[in-house]
Amino acid sequence: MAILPIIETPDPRLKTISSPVETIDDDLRAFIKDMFDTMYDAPGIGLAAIQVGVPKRVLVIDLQDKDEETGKVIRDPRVFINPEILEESEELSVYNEGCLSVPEQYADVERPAVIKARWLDEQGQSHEDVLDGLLAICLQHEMDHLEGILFIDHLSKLKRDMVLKKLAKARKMAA
Ligand code: GNR
Ligand code: NI
Repeated sequence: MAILPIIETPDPRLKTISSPVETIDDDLRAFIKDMFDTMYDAPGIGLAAIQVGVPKRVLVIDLQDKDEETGKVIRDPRVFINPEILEESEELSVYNEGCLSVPEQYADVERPAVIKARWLDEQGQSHEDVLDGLLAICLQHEMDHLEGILFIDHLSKLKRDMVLKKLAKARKMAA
């Protein structure tokens, strides 16, 4: 079990364009396990490798839905290696997004509501599926990280500056 430090804005590494994974081996699988440990500890519902300083096209997602009856969290870990978006709906959805690299700040972001995506899993198996709801939102948020984009980059400069100002203030209070 290894919890890796999460990089926060304005660290320039978050602007890196991550490189495709060429070999899916035990080293990569060990790193993916560390990514899950880090994501669950944070806690978050997704994590891209660049958020722990590794510029590879790898991301993990677990929406951790709650069971209606027992209230227990259902774990549903998903791994996406070299993900691609093949199609996106014209219909958009708005979600109040957050990011572990922009801690405790939230803002509404509009994205395609439904996407068709292709990716590899940790065994190198190829998958193609139509995704919607929070999974589609989270996958697009994580895929943005692979291009060096944060959710605040989708906001107007005015809103982005407001979020960054609030973050600076929160950090100052915590110092
Ligand atoms: O934990 C997270 N929650 C979240 C909420 C709405 C939209 C996207 C996310 S992803 C985020 C974790 C993170 O920063 N992943 O990159
Ligand atoms: Ni994020």
